[in-house]
Amino acid sequence: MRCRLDYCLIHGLLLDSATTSRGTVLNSNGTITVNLGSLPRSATATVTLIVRANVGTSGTVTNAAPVSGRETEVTVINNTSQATTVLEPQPASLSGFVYVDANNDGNFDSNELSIAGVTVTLIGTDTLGNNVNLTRQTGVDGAYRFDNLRAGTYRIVESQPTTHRDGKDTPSKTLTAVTTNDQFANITLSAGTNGVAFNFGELRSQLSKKDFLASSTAAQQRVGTSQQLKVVTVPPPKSVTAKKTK
Ligand SMILES: [Ca+2]
Ligand SMILES: [Ca+2]
Ligand SMILES: [Ca+2]
Repeated sequence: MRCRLDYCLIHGLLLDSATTSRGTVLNSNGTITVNLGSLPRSATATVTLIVRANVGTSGTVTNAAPVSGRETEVTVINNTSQATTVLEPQPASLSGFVYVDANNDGNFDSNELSIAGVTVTLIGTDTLGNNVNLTRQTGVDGAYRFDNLRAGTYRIVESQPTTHRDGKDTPSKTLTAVTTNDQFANITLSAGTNGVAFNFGELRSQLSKKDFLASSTAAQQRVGTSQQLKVVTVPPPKSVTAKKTK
């Protein structure tokens, strides 16, 4: 029995390679014809097509593989095999940091500290019309990240940490956004895009005199804090002298 197998690539799919364990492969503008040659009864052949989807290609693809032979056909219904593949677009992401902006310049400088446990929310609508509402907490490095997003329009909202005063918010340099306090809005995210460094800067809370005195010793021992807290050593009043106890 001589067999032939035909396969058509759908729009958005590019053929990387086509191989067969028997016979030959011909690719003519996306129509792949595999001539399996003479195939003995019960023999098998494996045809492997590796295709690449364009970024953003999505949908359901039905691959049909009809086989034809030269012999008189007895059972036509089993001459075609088909399989369905669901194509997901390449996922996108949005991420950034919450940090102590010690010099209040809107940049997360290398000597500045991160803030963990801050709630950041992603709100939006993807290109399929699905509403998106996700919440993340910043990690010990101050980072938050929303992964596996579909293309769509999003905004990122920070819940102001009560431990700090509000600081400057700096959007990503690679994606445009409308920035208002603690919010980056109107972010148009394409498939496969990673929007990074949507950063929320915060300022240290001002200490009361009591808190300052209580924390000054500890503050001197913490790296990075001594530059923000001026520690003053007050000499004892000269009029006070130690009394001898009898
Ligand atoms: Ca800074
Ligand atoms: Ca803030
Ligand atoms: Ca802010």
